[in-house]
Parts: sequence; C-alpha cells; structure tokens
Amino acid sequence: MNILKSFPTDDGFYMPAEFSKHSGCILIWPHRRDSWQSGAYAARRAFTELIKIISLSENVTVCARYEDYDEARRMLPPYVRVVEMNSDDSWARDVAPTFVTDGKSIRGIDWGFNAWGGLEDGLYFPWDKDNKMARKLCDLLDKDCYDMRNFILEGGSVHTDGDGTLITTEECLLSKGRNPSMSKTEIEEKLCRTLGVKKVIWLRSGIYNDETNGHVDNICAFTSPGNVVLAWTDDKNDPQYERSAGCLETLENTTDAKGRTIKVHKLPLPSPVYITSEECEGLDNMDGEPTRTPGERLAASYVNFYISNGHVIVPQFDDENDEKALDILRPLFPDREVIGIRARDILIGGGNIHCITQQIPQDMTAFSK
Ligand code: KQY
Repeated sequence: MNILKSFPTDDGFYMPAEFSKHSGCILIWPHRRDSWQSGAYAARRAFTELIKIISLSENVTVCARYEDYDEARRMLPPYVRVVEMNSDDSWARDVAPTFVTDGKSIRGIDWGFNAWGGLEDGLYFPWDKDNKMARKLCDLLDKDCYDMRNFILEGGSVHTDGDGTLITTEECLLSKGRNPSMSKTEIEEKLCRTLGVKKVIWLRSGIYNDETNGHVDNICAFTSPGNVVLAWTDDKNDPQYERSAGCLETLENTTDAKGRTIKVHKLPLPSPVYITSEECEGLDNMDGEPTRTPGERLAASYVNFYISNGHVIVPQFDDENDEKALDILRPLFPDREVIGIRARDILIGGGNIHCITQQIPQDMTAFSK
C-alpha cells in the first residue's frame, strides 16, 4: 500500500455514488458497552441480520476486536470475512476509508477522525484506534491510500451523486470541533479536490438531537442524480420541522452540478423515538457518567438506509410510517429490492444502518487479474 500525498482529483479519482456498483461492504462488530446496551448482544443480532442481507449481493468484511473475534465468527455466516482489527466503536461509515475511483481502480481516503468533535464536543476519548482504521483497511484491501488526516471528516457527513454534486450540512462541517481554522470556502475547495465534485450544496442542519452535529446521511440522500429523499414531518410543533423545512428551501432553490433542478421526495419521519429507562440501564457509564438519559429523543430517520447491489436496506422502528417509507423508496430504486429491518437496537448506539456500513466501489482491476 502506498500512502499518497497528492489529491485524488490530481490523479483523476472521484467518489462514485453509493447507488453505483459495489465490490463489497465493510462493517465493525459492535462492542462498546456505553454505546450498545446489554454487552452489545442486541446490536450484534441486528448487525448480523443486516450483514446477511448485504452479503446476498456483496462481499462483506467485518472487523472485530481480538476479544470479540470468536463470537463474531460464530454468529456470522462462513461466507462473511471476519478480520481482527481494533476499534474504539463501530461506525464504519465514519472511520473506514472513503473510496474513490478513476473508473478502473479504486483508492481509499484516510480522513482525520476525532469522534465527532474532538475535545470540543466529541462523543468519546480516546479515538486513536478508530483514527487508524482507514489506513489499516486500505492495507488489508491492498489499495493505495490518500493521507487527508489533517482534515477532519466523517463519511456520514457527505453524500455525492457521482455526477459532480455533493450535499452536506453547515451544522456539521462548520462545527467548532471539526476544522475551526478553515473557512466555508476552504472546506468546499477541499471537498472538491478530494471527492471530485464541482458543486457543494450546503443544507443548514440535520436531524434534531443527532449527536454527530447533524450528519447529512440521516436527513437527506441522493437516490439518483437529480433526485433526493428528505426526512420530513408536517408537525410544526416538532423541532424537526424548521430543520427539514430549511433543507427543502435550499434544495428547491438550487441546481446540481449539471444544472438540473433537484426533485425532493419527502420521506416521513417515524413518530419521535425515546430511549426507555430499561434501555438506559443496559448501557455502561462512560467516565462515571451515563451516556443517555431515560426519555431522551433518538435521531430516528428512514433516510439512514444502505444501498447494496441488490437491496436498499431501510431502518424500521415499529411505527405506522415504516411501511410508508418503504413504499416511497420502492419506485426510486426500481432495480433493487427495498427491504426493512428492525433497527431500534442500532439507533440506541446513536446512528443507523448507513452509519455502520461503508461500501467498496467496484474495482475493475479485480477482473484483469
Ligand atoms: O451516525 C453516525 N454516523 C455515528 C454516530 C455515532 C454515535 C456514537 N455514540
């Protein structure tokens, strides 16, 4: 593996859309007892269900700590690759490489990771094992790796359409705990040079109470160039209303990199989801303090889905809008099966299906070997 000091665009590389073909997917076996209740067993069952669906159409690699390897190996099907790799938590979207392609080969980008805000408002300390994962994964996959560790970015804070346009939120990328010495223009230039986009669409904010400072992948996602889904509520008394309405206004008043107007498909939110005292009791304290309080609203959203080669896998919350969300997504993904899985045990960790997955785009060089 070579560590590259150039920018991906200098070498003709760009980030493909999630809905283009993948060669695989990376996840990290959950273990952190202050993130995942009851020793992470409920989360492990939910991860396993998800992994079984993804592996119907992609090769799945799961990273597990030394002490969890045997159990991961036992719970996961034999065709899933399990590798021993240390991590601080289990958010592959944010700590695995962001992959870029030149249409033939793929390379990884190793961003700086500081647990969503470092000492300013990060969610745990230390985070050094997570910060090393992208490089280790490039090594494992035999892919060259761009060194972007001097720029703090998580994969969940950006979405691209693979056709020149990127969406993100100001709430996250301009937050004090990310890159406070950079201006909005400098951040935008960095995104263009690293991910090969020509236009950055800045939404104001993400989902209410999202502890990532409003990652875009929980509120808005491309379903194809020119089409996005936006998490939506009609309830003007819900603090989410202003947030979603702000995003809608921005999206309706802009065009993408190719000059297209953007069609916004509203995806209803589930009724607010609150953590119970029983669930909180299942979480260990962190530095002597609870990580969640009973009745706290969790950042539940159907937008946090994963697009695999064969499926769109959508979080479900035992809510009356579960089926509605699937019905809205089905015509937007005519070539894939849109399928829901119960995701409360992932949500309790603070994210959802998209946050725990990282796609590896198709690598054409694999076919010439
Ligand atoms: O949503 C994500 N991408 C990560 C959430 C991290 C939560 C940590 N408790």
